[in-house]
Amino acid sequence: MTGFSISEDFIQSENATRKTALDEDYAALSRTLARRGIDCEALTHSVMAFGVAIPTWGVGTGGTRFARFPGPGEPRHLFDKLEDCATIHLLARATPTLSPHFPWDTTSDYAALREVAAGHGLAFDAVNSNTFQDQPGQTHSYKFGSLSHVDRAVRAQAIAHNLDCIAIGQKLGSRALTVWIADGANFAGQSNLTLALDRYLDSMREIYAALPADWRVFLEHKLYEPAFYSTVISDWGTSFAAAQELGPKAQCLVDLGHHAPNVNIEQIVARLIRFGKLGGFHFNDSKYGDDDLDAGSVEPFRLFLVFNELIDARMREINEFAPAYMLDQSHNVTDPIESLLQSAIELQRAYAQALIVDRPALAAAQVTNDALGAHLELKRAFTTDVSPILAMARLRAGGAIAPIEAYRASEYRKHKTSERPPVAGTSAGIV
Ligand code: RM4
Ligand code: MN
Ligand code: MN
Repeated sequence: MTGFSISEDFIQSENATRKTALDEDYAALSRTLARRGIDCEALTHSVMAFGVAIPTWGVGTGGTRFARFPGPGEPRHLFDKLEDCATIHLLARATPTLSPHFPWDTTSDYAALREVAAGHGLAFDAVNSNTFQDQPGQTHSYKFGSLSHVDRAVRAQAIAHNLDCIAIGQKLGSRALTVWIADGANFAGQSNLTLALDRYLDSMREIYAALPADWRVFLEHKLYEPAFYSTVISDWGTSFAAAQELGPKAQCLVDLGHHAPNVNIEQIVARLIRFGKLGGFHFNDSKYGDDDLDAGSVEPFRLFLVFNELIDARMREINEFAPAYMLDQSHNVTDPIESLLQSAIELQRAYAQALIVDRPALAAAQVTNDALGAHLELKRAFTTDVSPILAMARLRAGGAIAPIEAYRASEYRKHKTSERPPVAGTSAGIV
């Protein structure tokens, strides 16, 4: 790192003050779980192996279409972002990969970028294309769409951008492209609903054809925004049908915030798994419709139920089942580093809770139509406080027992505030 960084020694000294209490809590939880036939050590190892990707833009402060209130010491460029992502991983050991967005993360030397990231212990996960904004110097505007635009020249430009993303991704060691388009309509009649989808499929076929042999493409659906009457890839059904038409390398990506309120997302997950089309997740939480709340902050039970489906699938040994995980949330009022630390921990929590569901007992309750008994099996797992396991997993991996407390004590943000004087037009965060 160029300036201040949190040292291993500092993390150890922070941990020293909390280790005795953690050992006690861990031992007590081990005994509780042992009575239920669960091996705490195995669980800790599973948690240690769980990782979620951070989108590089996530470390900048976000905003709404009304305003953005920049935070102090925001990353000014890609390498600052990398530094913040590395700090998150250093403390929580749960975010070993980055999911870059282009052209936001454009740089002149991708081999160098990969090296710098590797120096921080970070690798690259799925690359994300962006045809939802116009970039300076761009020939055609995406105001009225990209991959589904009525004008062939605009579609060609959007296709070429996705091909560029694949080429960059290959240099970074990625093996998947995520495509989310903002295409849609604000008025009934504005767009031919059928032809717009046809044009999208034609464009996607060209992108699909350019995928390297070991790559996948993830199709991300979104109910609304920025189009408010209809979106071209509005829901999982459309996404599924498109993925089916494209072929085996095309899979669906579920962004938790992209559904109508109260939609049963865990059932969507189960359906996509059943048909071999679940590609991955963008994790966040939502109260009304969008994805601007932190993962697990409002609906932790729903997050648990999603992981419950994932573990259920794994238990059934579904072949080649390897969903990609990314945090996709905008941090408007918090320090993004703290939000991302907490969100990664919430995912690990939901994962660990799903792992301790007594599956045989659940299945027995289900086949005897014991509705409440089945529900209680899930609740037993969900109400178990697995925090000591998560903390022990972090400690064993070299991270902090209490990452946010350690982060605050390190005064990292204060150091970055003096090291990173604000620059005009910073690309950090989204609005
Ligand atoms: C969209 C979608 C994409 C994300 C952009 C920034 O709503 O979730 O995945 O890259 O926002
Ligand atoms: Mn998303
Ligand atoms: Mn989104």
